Amino acid sequence: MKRIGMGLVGAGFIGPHHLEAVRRLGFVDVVAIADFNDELARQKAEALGVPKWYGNYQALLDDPDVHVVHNATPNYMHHPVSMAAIAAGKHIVSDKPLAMTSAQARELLDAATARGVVHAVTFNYRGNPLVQQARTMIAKGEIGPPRFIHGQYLQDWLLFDTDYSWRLEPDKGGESSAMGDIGSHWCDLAQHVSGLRITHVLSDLTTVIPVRKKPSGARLAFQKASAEDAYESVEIKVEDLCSVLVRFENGAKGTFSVGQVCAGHKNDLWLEVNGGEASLRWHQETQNELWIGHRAKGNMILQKDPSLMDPDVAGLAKLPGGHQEAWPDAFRNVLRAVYEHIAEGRPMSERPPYFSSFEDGWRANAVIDAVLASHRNGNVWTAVATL
Ligand code: 4PW
Repeated sequence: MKRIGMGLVGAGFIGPHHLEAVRRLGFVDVVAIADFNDELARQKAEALGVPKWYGNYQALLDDPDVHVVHNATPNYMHHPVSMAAIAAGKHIVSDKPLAMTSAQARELLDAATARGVVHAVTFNYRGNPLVQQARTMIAKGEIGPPRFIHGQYLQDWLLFDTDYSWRLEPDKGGESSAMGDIGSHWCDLAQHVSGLRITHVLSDLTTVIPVRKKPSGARLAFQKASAEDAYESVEIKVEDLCSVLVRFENGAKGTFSVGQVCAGHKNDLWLEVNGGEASLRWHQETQNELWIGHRAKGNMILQKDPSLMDPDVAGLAKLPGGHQEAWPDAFRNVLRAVYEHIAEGRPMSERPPYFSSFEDGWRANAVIDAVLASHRNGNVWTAVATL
């Protein structure tokens, strides 16, 4: 396999996981890291064993050894960094959400398509073997037509007023916190697994903690407050809890909740699809099990085991039954699809289903925009834009 050079822009909470995933592929060289300044970039590069570092992203884009740029910056940098990478002719992997708004996401999709670069968004949960098992079972009609699609994505890392993140600042995170961050995953997963587009939403957004103590220094996602932190009190204008009613294109109904203030919920993502003949439920925190519900025979739990899975997707399970696969493995599976695509020079139209592109990123941004508009306009049913 031809060797490919990877450059990472932004080495905060998620960037190092991008880096670790591509290192596991075996044909990717991690070439360089860019961060906000030389010193920060040097420290991160040394800690992560990366040979080159740059104090600004343009310098990384100018490096001819970098073929693929990973954009793991805060949300407000997604559009400028990805646009610049595309203009430089680099393939681009963006963290989610693709952009702050669907209008920005559309510009990115159009620019990447026009430049002919490979484009991907890390909707990493798609790479889980049992997520693909569920998608395949639904696509093959094994549970009948989906009628009700529901679930949640709850976390607790913003539970206290001393918890803080750039995600709570609209100029850095966008007009939403929970929806843009983890809601984007749920919307992508629900549409991907069911094979159905979300057409309408009705939402109710809440800011459970309207005033927070902002620390003087930066804080990574999931990082706890420290006794030494100095604070200033700031008013929070984005939601940390959100409930949504959903309509899907085949007439199926749905509902989901996202929240970052739900004690005890660490990374509690689940999706359930009730079809005309059976039901499926996948839960991220017990991700090696798929619940299959029946009316006329016993319910069952399918344990992740390649020998028991649909042969079309069994290859995503890299370990035999009883050997658990986890969050980084799904991340690696999605990035493997992206890099194999690049190495083989295949067009975007030939990507496997679990390869999430800028089009999928745009689609999630469009749902987020509709959720925000629904709430702003008095909790009314709102249509989701189409491409
Ligand atoms: O994208 C999400 C993040 O912002 C993740 O998948 C989990 O929650 C891990 O970090 C946050």
